[in-house]
Amino acid sequence: MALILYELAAADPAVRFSPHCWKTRMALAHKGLNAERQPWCFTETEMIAFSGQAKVPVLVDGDEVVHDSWRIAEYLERQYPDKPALFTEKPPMPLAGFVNAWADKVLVPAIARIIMVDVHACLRPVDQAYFRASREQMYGKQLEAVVSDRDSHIRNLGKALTPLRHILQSRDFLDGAAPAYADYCVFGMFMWARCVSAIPLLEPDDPVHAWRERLLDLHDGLARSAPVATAVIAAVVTD
Ligand SMILES: N[C@@H](CCC(=O)N[C@@H](CS)C(=O)NCC(=O)O)C(=O)O
Repeated sequence: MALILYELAAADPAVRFSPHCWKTRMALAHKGLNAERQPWCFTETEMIAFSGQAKVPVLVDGDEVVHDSWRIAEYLERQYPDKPALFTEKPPMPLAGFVNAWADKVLVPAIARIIMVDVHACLRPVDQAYFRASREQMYGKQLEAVVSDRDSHIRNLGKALTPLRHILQSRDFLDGAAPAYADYCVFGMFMWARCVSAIPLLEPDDPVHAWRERLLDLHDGLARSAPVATAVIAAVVTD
């Protein structure tokens, strides 16, 4: 039975920019599984109501409906044990779980403070209104004020990446010699930014930059070839 993955989409439905959906994209590719990729926009809550909640990614595998990127990774590992392993430790995968929590709780807010306005710019007007209202309520200020002082937010992200940078000085991937789900947990954050924003987050001589390049090339360049918002292309062309 075909797998279906509901993914967050921009106004251009080819642009799929969610950090959590990217974790799942990379996990599926790692397992060699193909999924039909269904675009979903912020205000299309009805479309995924069958999953009993209002966020993506949602994976449908026959009769199984799984939401939350971490639960999807656990499901894929359980359901497809003969495919390449996503985890090098046994359930409940405490270290990969720690990396996932670090990415979600430290990197998401750090990167959001840099790209929030770029995310808004790539959405359909109806989703822009929802995104602005919900995020401005969350931050208690305008989106433009959240991202002001960009240089200091980029410096803060650089500091937050210190443990990753340290680890990558002595190995190619976070999980060791080969990539695994822990790598995808962090890489999803960078794909979020890459798809919607032209703001450089990393210096070219940063070991994290070289690791990100390796991840971009994985699985036949799946991530490198992913469509990005037109504003990103325009910025790169005029750079
Ligand atoms: N812990 C969840 C987080 C999922 C999540 O926050 N998804 C975002 C897209 S990146 C979403 O669907 N947001 C809907 C909204 O903000 O209304 C996971 O890892 O899948």
